[in-house]
Amino acid sequence: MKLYTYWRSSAAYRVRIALALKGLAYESVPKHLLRDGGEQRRADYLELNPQGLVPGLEDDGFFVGQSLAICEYLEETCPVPPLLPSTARDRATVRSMALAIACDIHPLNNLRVQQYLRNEIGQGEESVARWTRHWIARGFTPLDALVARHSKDGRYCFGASVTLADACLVPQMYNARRARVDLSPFPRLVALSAHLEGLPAFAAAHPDAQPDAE
Ligand SMILES: N[C@@H](CCC(=O)N[C@@H](CS)C(=O)NCC(=O)O)C(=O)O
Repeated sequence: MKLYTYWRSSAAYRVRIALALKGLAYESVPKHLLRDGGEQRRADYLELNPQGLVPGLEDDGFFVGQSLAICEYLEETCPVPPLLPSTARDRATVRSMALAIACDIHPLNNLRVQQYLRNEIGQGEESVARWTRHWIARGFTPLDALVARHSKDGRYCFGASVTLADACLVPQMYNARRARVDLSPFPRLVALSAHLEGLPAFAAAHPDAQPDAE
């Protein structure tokens, strides 16, 4: 398998966590998101992924984009260890937490959104930073409430083992720290993330551990 990735991409980070948890070997194909206008926007990559985003996964001639679609593909093709719980209701809950991050927090702060704010709407660095911090904090407030409701002992977002929700939370916490979000209102998320980051699969997936890390 090949993973089109960028060390700092939090969407790719989710997939790297899933691959590491499942013990799946893959070739890392870095796409530098900033160099020369962004390697993800070059014609050869757009041929594979018309969205021009990372991550993308190639498996024996099959290509799929979108981190959660990739994680679900890995879950179905390699079900052990599972990233989703065994009942429909629990799976729905875990997916709702993962989607709260992937659909309602992350897209607002993406590179192309920030570039649009800066270059097309004329916002300065401080405004863009405020925007980023605002949307992460707005998203973390309900997420924290969901973790309080569904985590068994404060070590995982849901129940007492790793799920897809954890694979989404840790990269989003990485982004939050990069954006200097005030995390003091979210001690539960901070503690949970610290625990997860210590697990070998999460450590292997960390941006600084990637071959293209700068
Ligand atoms: N919803 C997508 C988001 C993918 C995405 O936005 N990736 C970012 C990096 S985290 C990207 O490729 N950005 C490039 C750009 O904005 O041009 C997913 O979950 O895979």
